[in-house]
Amino acid sequence: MKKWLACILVAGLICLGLLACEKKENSIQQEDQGEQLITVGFSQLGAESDWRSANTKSMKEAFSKENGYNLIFEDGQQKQSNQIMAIRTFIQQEVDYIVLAPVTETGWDTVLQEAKEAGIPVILVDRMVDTDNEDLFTCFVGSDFELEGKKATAWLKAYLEKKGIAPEEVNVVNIQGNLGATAQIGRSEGIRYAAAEYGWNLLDQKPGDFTQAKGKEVMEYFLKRYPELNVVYCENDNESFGAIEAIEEAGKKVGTDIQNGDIMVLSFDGVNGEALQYVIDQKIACIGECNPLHGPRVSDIIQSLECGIKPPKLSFVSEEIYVHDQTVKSVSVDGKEYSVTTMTEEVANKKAEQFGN
Ligand code: GZL
Repeated sequence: MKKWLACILVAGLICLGLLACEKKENSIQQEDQGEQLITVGFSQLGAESDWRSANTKSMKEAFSKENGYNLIFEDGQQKQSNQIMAIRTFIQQEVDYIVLAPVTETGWDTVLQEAKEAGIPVILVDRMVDTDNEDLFTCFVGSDFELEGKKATAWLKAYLEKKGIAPEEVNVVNIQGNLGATAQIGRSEGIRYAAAEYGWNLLDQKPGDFTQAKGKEVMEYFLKRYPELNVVYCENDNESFGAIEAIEEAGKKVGTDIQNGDIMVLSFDGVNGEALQYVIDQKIACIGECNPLHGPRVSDIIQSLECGIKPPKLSFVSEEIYVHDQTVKSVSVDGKEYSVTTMTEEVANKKAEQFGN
């Protein structure tokens, strides 16, 4: 193509983009006269954990009227059928965007096809869908859960090596999240990978549904069935709280000194002060951070789409590893170095403030 023609084309595209953004700016100004908001239907999967509460809070704060949105929020109460019903309602209401945190990865093609035929973009937040047709959703923003698992277990491997503990002495049980949830699939893969790679004994894996009550119940079973266990890998902090209750009620001790009978607890999330305090007290040896503040991230995606800018198909947030012990300063996973954050009162207060709890 002739250069001058290409320049005109590019100039035209830039003007179109600016016009689209101008339209956006105007619509927010218009909104001041209550004229035009972007309507977003958000199907949240439930309220099972502190992480979920922090995530819902972040989404509701981002999709406020002041920010130019009309949010329709539906709580799926851990049932896919409720979420599918919510999506169909959003379609009938002709929302501008659908945001979905899917409770499980499978079974979404039909309803996502309906949204596609209605011309409504679907943004996945936090959890992924298992589909052969990636055109059924616009993009995903959330965590890389397998990486979270590999980072936490890489820290444990480095720590145990420094303490002179042989891999064959490590007896791990895994309290999983809701089976079929992206966070569970990735984190469970993380411990399976670590046990195979490092030579640990992975004694058992059972779902704890990301809740404290179920986490306690599963831990009570594991303590009876596997007296030799010395590491418990929980797939979120609420499960860890339940596991620690069960361990202490059984007269055992959580800590980091497994040579003297401690049981080491690994966990994920780190969104409330109680969990971070457990790290400071070394009742939880390591937390793989899972950042819940997706509200601004999803809003930025919608603003890009409003300006005709295509977001990346997959966006993963970068996350830390929280420990109190300073034996291990960084870990290497798949050839990449990750620093370890030493959890102190000061760091914990700052983090808890960030999550409003
Ligand atoms: C992770 C999220 C998980 C949290 C749990 O992004 O999907 O679900 O780790 C929550 O606390 O229940």
